[in-house]
Amino acid sequence: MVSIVPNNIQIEDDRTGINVETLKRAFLDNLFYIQAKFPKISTKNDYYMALAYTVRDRLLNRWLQTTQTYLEKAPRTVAYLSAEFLMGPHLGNNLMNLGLYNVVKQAMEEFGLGLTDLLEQEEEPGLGNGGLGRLAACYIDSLATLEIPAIGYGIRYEYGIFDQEIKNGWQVEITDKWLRYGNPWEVPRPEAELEVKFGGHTENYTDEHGRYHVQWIPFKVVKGVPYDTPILGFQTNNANTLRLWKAEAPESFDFEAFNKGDYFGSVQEKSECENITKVLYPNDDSYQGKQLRLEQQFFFVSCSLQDMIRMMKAQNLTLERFHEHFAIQLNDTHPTIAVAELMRLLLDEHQFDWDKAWNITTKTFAYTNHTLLPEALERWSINMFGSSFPRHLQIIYEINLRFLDEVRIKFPDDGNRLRRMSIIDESGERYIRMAHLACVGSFAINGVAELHSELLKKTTLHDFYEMYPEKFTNVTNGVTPRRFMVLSNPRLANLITKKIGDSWVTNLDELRKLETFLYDSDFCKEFHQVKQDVKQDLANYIRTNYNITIDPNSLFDIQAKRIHEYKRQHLNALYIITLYNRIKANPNLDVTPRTFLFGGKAAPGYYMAKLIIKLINSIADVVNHDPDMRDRLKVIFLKDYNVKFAQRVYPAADLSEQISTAGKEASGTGNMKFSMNGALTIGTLDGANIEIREVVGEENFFLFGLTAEEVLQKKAAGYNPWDYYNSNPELKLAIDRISSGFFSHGDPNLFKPLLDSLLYRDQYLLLADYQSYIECQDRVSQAYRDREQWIRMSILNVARIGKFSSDRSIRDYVQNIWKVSALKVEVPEYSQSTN
Ligand code: GLS
Repeated sequence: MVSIVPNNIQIEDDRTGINVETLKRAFLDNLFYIQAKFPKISTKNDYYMALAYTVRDRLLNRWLQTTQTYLEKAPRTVAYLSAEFLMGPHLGNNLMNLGLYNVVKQAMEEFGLGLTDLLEQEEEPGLGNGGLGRLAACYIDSLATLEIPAIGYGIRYEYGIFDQEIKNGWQVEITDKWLRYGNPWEVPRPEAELEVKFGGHTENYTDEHGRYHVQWIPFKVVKGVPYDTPILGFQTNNANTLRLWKAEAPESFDFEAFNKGDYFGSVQEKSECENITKVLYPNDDSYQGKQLRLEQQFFFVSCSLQDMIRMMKAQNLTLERFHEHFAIQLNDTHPTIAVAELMRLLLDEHQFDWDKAWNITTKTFAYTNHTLLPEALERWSINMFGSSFPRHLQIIYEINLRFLDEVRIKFPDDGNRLRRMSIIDESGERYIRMAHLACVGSFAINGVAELHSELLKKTTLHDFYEMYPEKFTNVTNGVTPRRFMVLSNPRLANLITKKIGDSWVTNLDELRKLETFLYDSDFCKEFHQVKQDVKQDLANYIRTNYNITIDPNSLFDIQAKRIHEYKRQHLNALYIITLYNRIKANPNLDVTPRTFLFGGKAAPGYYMAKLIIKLINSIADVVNHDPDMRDRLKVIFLKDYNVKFAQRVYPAADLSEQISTAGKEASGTGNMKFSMNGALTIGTLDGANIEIREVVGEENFFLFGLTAEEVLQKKAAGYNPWDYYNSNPELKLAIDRISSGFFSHGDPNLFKPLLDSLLYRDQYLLLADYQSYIECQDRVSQAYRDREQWIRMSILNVARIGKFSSDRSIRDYVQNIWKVSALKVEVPEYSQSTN
């Protein structure tokens, strides 16, 4: 193969060399020539940037070689369309994947710089809300590691998920200015910009062959500029591309308006265009029908599809084979307008007839559903949708017409079914149901855990399952062990590697070998020591940042995830109050010391979630200052939970709280990350908890609560939370403590909305699950006292978690949905790393 590096570039030069001396030279060079600084006046950030560029240089070779290989071989490619990619910091991950961690650490040390310090400096790209966005990031990692040709397409939000501060116990949102100091990992590609149309109207015309066409005359046109980030696999040469689109005005000014003196008008138009990619909507598992959000979705989808078409043209491939060249995954319904946009591009811009275009479209898309919560199912009012996308509305009507005909054939005389399945909801104000469009327009539909996929077939998408049973499948989520074990928990990773070699990093099932050491007391001791050391690290962090001392010998009980009523952080809070009440009633009670740690953001408009944060902080205030607790009970709400911080938190947990109401959490992925790091789970039979329990063994998992089916039955039978309140003295006492104003400086009203919602509705059945939960928690406390047994349970969690590697999930997608093959990329000898 022809090398893309010209022959006259030296093999071991400052941009590729990987020994300490070359790295140091390159670092100083970047400090000087890119940051324009010399050491005396350099900030920590300058050093971070210099190092980031040094590392990026060593990536480029693989990245460009990958691009060239893909260009030459034109392999079938996965396009992963996602409105969110919650990547987390890049530097550490790239060092690990390149195998440069240790040598760079040494190089920095020789300059008197700590690598950990520099890593801390990176502002993470928070371009996602939580599980869904982080899943996309794990999948992009696994795709590269498995050497699958793939592109991630998304939005380059100027402001990602807000930073969270806590003031007086309340969440305060701060704008996330992640691009403030520049982003060394992205490469803007202004030369590859594309145009995206919005608004306006359509016109019909007939061409010279008498064929009828539609033309979309837009009201405005926005430019999409791609920003590319290389995503290197672990110890592979494949570096795939994450291509994020930024919206810009087509011209910097409307010069006509400018010359007429309307200076502000012309600037305003520019900023209106740029608004499209300004900010990430901060809602997880719920949606707001905002026009700008719809425009964001269309914007990145249109750019991405046009980009794919352009690539095929550049490779002289015919669009008739679009579906053979690309498998496009729709990450939830957010990019689903792609079904209509691909149809439009094929019909209107490339003159395909309907049947041909529809055949291509429905062989291209696959749809992943990520939630059953009704408030998260996207639907767009016809008026709003039509005003921005008049042509797409026509196309969707046509798709629907033809689809309903199919339904009529398969299920004659079933008017209710037609109404239920229609892509257009006509029960009141008319809406487009995006999940229906996704089901009709895709060849595969999957849920993200076994239970979730089953419930989809039984409930939310039941009609579609009856219509197209062959489309339905399950792909249980997974997470990358590179970031969430090797990078975030090097102590554990090193211990494992010492025992079983390092192949587990890319073949997580190998962890099973650890079971051999279950009764090896030296190993158990070392394993325990790792956990203690990591807990000590977190304790130090908390002491420095919160001025609170916590005891690493106490049980670290952690619930870290978005704040949502269905995730039931307030059930956890009720247990804390119960423990508090017990100790108050009997100060000498022999309790297992616990540190309760919470982390997570609430959507800014989600009042109840914010009140839950306030409640936790208010409980913490009382508990942490009560001398009767004598350090047996501590509660801390850790602010601004993000990927960077999550990497500190997962390794330090003894207990992982996965306590959602059964049937509500589609999968969960934090549950996997905790378990991988040796935490035991206390959880319901919900989402992936069920499968985690299956593999780690029921005796190594603390189960409580109603099943999904029991939840439905209970609701159907007329659930009354008061029955539980009145008949359970500990529960009553816990709730009364809150309502008395005990945690709110005597104010009985502060938490009233939360308590009213529990006592009068309790949609998520906290009261019904309370007794089962506290009994289970008491078993946890008991179990933690038997240290040796606990360590063994913890080891078994690590040893048996292999299934939840995102490598397995991606293999499932590859084999069952995408049908793509790996393509190895070769790079010249000199840039192969050694460690
Ligand atoms: C989510 C689900 O709520 C999670 O259970 C799931 O693990 C995640 C990834 O599949 O997707 N859906 C969503 O809208 N946000 C999520 O985190």
